[in-house]
Amino acid sequence: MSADNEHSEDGGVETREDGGAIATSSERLVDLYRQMALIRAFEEACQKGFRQGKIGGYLHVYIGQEAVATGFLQAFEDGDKVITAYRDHAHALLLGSDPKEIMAELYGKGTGLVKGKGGSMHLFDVERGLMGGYGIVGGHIPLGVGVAYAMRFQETDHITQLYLGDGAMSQGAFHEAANLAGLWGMEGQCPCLFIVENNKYGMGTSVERTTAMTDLAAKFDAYGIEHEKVDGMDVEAVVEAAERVAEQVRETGKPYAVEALTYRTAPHGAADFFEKYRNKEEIEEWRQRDPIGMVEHKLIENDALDEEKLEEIKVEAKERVQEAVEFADESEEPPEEELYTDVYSGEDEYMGEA
Ligand SMILES: Cc1ncc(C[n+]2csc(CCOP(=O)(O)OP(=O)(O)O)c2C)c(N)n1
Ligand SMILES: [Mg+2]
Repeated sequence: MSADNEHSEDGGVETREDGGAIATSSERLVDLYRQMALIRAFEEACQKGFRQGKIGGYLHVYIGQEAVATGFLQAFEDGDKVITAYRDHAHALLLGSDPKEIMAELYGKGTGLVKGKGGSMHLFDVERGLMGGYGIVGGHIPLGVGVAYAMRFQETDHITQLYLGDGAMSQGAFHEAANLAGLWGMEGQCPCLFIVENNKYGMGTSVERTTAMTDLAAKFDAYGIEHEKVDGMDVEAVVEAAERVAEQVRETGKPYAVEALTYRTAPHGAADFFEKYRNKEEIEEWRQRDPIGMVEHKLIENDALDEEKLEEIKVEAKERVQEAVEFADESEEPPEEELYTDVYSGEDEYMGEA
């Protein structure tokens, strides 16, 4: 499911006559729907695997936020890089990592994407551009800026998509890294696309309780980085913004920031049962704007697909995920010797007794 940048034949992205957001060709909208349906099915299977005790450690799903990574990764080109925090399954799926290997990773199996040593929060697929999911809030931001810098240093025209949460923006690491990105950008040396996934909360703490300046995009002004906001529940709006700004970053080598306003309808992590920080009405309100539901509605309204065809797509996604679950279930745990591999980059240099 590697992101395809070509618009389909029946017109691609156009401005809607009513002056509203964007009208995407039906074919393309179906494709976006298919990608988001796979992510949703995958995440639901993860929640189940966690309840069954098959997935250990932490698990943070992307339910409700699918339109953000799906939209932005339409602007991904071969050689670009992606780095994100721990809510990283969607990014791996969209970049084309095998769902079987991702699920096996979550199950801690040797067939996993990183041999069962990373788990849900630390998916890597360097060949496909995924430079990792990271568990330390804000910790990946300086790394992402460094990756972006390296791309110009190596004289390529690739860019880095750096995803971060609203909570991560109050970390010192964000401010130090954004400062350098802005500075290096003045010389066209930092093609970093910051994608702030503002889902209103960092665990149980709302943005309003975290910072006096709740306009997160505007914080980039302090570092000389241009920015905008996008409706992160509307995949068409995200695709439009993504393609436009990714091209700008690629051309100029200057960083750019987009704050995607989104919402996770699932709890923060799979082990968080008590959601005392928000009420059911709020969750319900956002469910009405579910990114997948909105596309379904539009496809039906436009007579692009009927209920039956939509159901077929969902079933296909579930079947693919079921295959992944079976593969993960049947795979072996990594052998003990794996404890000593991939500790250092290059040759394994472990000096002790294996
Ligand atoms: C340095 C650090 N402090 C605290 C935590 C605990 N923690 C895990 S997730 C999280 C919230 C982060 O929120 P946000 O960046 O908005 O991401 P979201 O979970 O909403 O996607 C916190 C505080 C951590 N992992 N790392
Ligand atoms: Mg958040």
